[in-house]
Amino acid sequence: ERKWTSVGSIEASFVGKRVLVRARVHTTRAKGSLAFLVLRQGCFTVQAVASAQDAGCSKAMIGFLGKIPSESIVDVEAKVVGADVASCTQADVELQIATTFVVSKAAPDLPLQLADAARNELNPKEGEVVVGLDTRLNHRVIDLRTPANQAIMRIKSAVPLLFTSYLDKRGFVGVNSPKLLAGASEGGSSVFSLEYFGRPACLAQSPQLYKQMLSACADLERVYEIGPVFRAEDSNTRRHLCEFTGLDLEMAIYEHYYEVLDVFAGLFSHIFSSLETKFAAELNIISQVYPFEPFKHLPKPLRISFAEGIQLLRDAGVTDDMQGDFDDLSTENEKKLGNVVLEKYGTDYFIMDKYPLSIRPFYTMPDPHTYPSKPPHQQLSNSFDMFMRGQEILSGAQRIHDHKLLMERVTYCHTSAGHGGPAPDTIKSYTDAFKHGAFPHGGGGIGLERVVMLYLDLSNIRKVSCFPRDPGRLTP
Ligand code: ATP
Ligand code: AMO
Repeated sequence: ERKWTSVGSIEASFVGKRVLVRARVHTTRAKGSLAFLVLRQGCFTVQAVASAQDAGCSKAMIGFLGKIPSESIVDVEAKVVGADVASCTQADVELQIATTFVVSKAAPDLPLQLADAARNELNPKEGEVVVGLDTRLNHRVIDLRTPANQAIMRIKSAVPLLFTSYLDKRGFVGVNSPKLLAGASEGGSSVFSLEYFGRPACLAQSPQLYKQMLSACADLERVYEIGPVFRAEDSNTRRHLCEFTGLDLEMAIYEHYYEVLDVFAGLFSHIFSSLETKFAAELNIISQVYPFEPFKHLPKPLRISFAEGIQLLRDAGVTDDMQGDFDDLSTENEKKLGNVVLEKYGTDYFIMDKYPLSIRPFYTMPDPHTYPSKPPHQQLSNSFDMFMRGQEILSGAQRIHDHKLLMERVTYCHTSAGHGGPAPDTIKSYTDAFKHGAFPHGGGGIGLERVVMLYLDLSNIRKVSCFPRDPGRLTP
């Protein structure tokens, strides 16, 4: 059995050793009796040199090495020597090639050059080729080979692991709810319809109704789920996908729904601090291509109420698109609020609590101080959103566990204009589940791609998805 060495592990202490690596040919050039290959594996590169002066290496061999098409995969056996190759990540070593075997030859007509794709397309220098996002996404397997993309995908993979490890330690049970559903979970028109053995069905807009049933009615109490979420939103924005990854949790609450906020606060602080400490190298690789301000967060997240958020905007002189105190904020004003909060409190991350009831889904617990005593447009709810760099990453709330109140709200939200709640008969199995006793409970849902996009301050959510789905894209 042969022993393989990863390119990223080869450093000064390897000098004198023989290694065997499998890597892509990043670049190659033959010059006289020498051939220089830059070998790339993941985020790492090392220079390899073959010399016709060496035993067993002919001039023909040098010519052959110089002509291996870029992106081919090769096995190289070599001796490690000390060197100074500033252009490679493994800068203080070089490989003296003994043998090279082409494992998989790349066609020479690459649709995009790695060196071009490895640059930030948003601020090209004069004469540089710009690889636009569409070209990258059309040839995503090649685009993903760039060091920045390798690092983005590693960071994205860490977040679900940090999510589950934090929750596992706190008694949460991982669940998998169905994605083929008989009706909408969130209501509205953003649902993908399909046929299920002759019956109408749809793809899950969220695990909402199932995570609630499992937590409150099936006695699991604390559950989490990581799964795909489908939204037929025909909106071509930088932050919406038609399929994204939801990190959801739902938990029984004993005294106050702030117990849910406390879990989220601890969870995010665990995620942020782990990314900073364990992924410093990846963050550095990404920031060299897509520079970003380090993400500022307080040990305990700032909490403001929706009313305070509106007041902060008014104090800052923002009046555009601001209607009443009980209307939803526009995306633009959310971003402005993010700036105001950053300036005033020094944090890119905060929680906004106590949203108006009329802009939250039917399952949201009304605020007992305003419901039902105030008129509908002045009622509040026990619900919250979390923001990173002024954009929403999470929605959550206490939910209704009383069957009578739930039916009242389902009916109201289905029939009142502008709410778009699902028809009561389409969610009967959900509402019936609350007939036989249900724990008070609450939870929230996080958009994975949003969190990673905003942590890294990337310009487009598609950069965080391996194969994004948007209204215009169904391949690759
Ligand atoms: P949710 O998670 O509740 O969907 P969200 O952050 O995705 O929250 P939505 O409520 O889905 O936001 O979308 C509403 C926001 O997205 C609005 O503020 C709207 O301005 C913005 N938006 C939606 N579609 C577009 C679009 N095509 N162009 C610009 N902005 C859009
Ligand atoms: P909501 O609809 O706000 O809430 O979704 C939760 C989080 O998912 C992310 N998100 C998206 N990410 C990418 N593309 C989209 N089209 C998209 N839409 C939403 C956002 C958002 O904050 N059931 C509730 C959650 C709950 O209350 O537990 C829900 O689905 O980061």
